[in-house]
Amino acid sequence: MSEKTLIYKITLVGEPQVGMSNLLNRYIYGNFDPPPTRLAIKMYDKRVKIPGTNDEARFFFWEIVYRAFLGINGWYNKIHFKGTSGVMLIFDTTRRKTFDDLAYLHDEIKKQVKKVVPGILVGTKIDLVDQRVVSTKEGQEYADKIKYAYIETSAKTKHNVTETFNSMIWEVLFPGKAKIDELVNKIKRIEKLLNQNGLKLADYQYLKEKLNKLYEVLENT
Ligand SMILES: Nc1nc2c(ncn2[C@@H]2O[C@H](COP(=O)(O)OP(=O)(O)O)[C@@H](O)[C@H]2O)c(=O)[nH]1
Ligand SMILES: [Mg+2]
Repeated sequence: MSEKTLIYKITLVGEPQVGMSNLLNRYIYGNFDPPPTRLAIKMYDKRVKIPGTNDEARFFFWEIVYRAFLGINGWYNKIHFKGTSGVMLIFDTTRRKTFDDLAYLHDEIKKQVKKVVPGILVGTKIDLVDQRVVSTKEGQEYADKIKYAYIETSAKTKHNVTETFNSMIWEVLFPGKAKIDELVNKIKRIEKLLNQNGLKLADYQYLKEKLNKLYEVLENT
């Protein structure tokens, strides 16, 4: 039995047909091509055990139909984003319009979500290699611009589906930890390399300073 259940809401946003329902269905039920839904807003529920504790977190993923998104006086938008702990902004790598419209969607997110919450930009359908029109570089650059993480997926082949939701959940439960882990791993890699070459961290700093000086000289000649 878990001792405590924490509840979080995650909001998915994207144009129609970008593949939101399929991402969610693949992640939660393990299937592909679910029957289309006529609901304006749909919710998916996932329970996650929090590592190192007896607590459980319950994540509600909210998907909205775009027509509703445009809704009267933005009423749906308010409900869609109210109390959200994270945003997943989705585009289809095979349709440029879904990428070009991200700016409009991101503006709406900024209007509706006042506190800073983690965000992931998700490019979908990368199994359709021949139909791809938005490059990884473009996706990554836009994600950097709006300070979101970036990931590419295929609900069809399962590529990066669990990873996408896990990184969202991880960022919500332990903000910034992923970046700290990344840094720690980088330091470990550097230390290992230094060790293999009989060097110490002080040597590394010394070499780095020397190199920076060299670069400066090179750039000014
Ligand atoms: N090839 C391919 N097709 C996909 C993928 N994900 C979704 N689709 C197709 O794209 C269409 C829209 O998907 P859906 O999940 O309903 O989009 P939503 O409107 O964003 O919920 C459907 O015809 C899906 O079969 C994918 O990863 N690969
Ligand atoms: Mg859908």
